Amino acid sequence: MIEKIQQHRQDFDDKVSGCSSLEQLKQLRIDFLGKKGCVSGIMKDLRTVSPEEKPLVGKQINELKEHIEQSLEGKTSALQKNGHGVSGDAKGFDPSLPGKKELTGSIHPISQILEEISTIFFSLGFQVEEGPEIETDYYNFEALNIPRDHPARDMQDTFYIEDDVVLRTHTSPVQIHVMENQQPPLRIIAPGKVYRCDSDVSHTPMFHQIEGLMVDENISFSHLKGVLNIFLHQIFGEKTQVRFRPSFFPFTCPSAEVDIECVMCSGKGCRVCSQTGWLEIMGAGMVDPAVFESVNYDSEKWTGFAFGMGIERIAMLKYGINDIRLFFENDLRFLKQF
Ligand code: 2U9
Repeated sequence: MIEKIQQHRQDFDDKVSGCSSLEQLKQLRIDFLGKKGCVSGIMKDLRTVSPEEKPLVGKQINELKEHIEQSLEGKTSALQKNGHGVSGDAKGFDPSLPGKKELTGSIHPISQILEEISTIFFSLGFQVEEGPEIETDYYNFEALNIPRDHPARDMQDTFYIEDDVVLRTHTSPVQIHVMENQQPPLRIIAPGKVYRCDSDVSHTPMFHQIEGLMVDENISFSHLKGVLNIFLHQIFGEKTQVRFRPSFFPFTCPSAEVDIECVMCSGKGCRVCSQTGWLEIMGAGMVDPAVFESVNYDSEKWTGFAFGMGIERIAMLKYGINDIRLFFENDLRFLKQF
């Protein structure tokens, strides 16, 4: 429908700039604003639009109508000044008409959330690091304490380029590269695309993650809790309850799942939180000494915490979106709402 409106607008703009007499303008007004004109036609089509889209589509129709009326007015006075003759120059160019409105784009919701998350971590002294989306088995799995026969590999089934080369299943290899090249102290976040063989309403084969890593002397689980509490309160609101549940990841020990009070029902229990009142939002833990050993960090001297989250999941909960695939369908009716 939006495309149809834009098409009519383009069509009108082309026609009005070609008008060289008041007679032609009169006809154009009838064709576009008359009882049987294009605008009345699309007004009728409005009945077929879903209730959610109706306000946006209605607004666009009104804007089209206003644009046509203003253009006709501008062109009429220009022609009258020229004594109904050829306006502007011989080709019908009229510099007095309003310019064609450029279609403006908007920032994709995933990029918006990523920016919001990054800004919070910048304020806590973290820096962004990036790395390749194609990784060797070593950087994606082995260095993160996930050996070949480890059951955790099943949960991160991915796309193989060659025997030992994969599309990364998480952004954790970025932190391995950084630690290979830099000594602590470290405070980094690693955002980017990751890939897993998964596809349903809450999983796509490609999605975005942001992970974080802090390494220094005497870093404890309290630092982890402090940083993640600040982060989650800033993203979901100061009053949001946060809880840490024991969990397991091969690359952290101890590990935790981090939950927030359900944003839909404020903890009362609903369909979104499976009646628990809580939503799983991210994972975290103290970096396993085996990971430090693989990058030759002295695990007696340095300790650190790490965390990871799916950006689509954060965006879905923040904006109340129920199907992850909407992010990647490039439907302007969805994207224009952010
Ligand atoms: C290094 C050491 C440890 C990153 C971490 C998680 C916990 C985690 C998931 C959240 C949702 C992935 O997108 S998701 O499926 N992540 O639960 N990630 S700790 O730990 C690291 C990373 C790098 C060197």
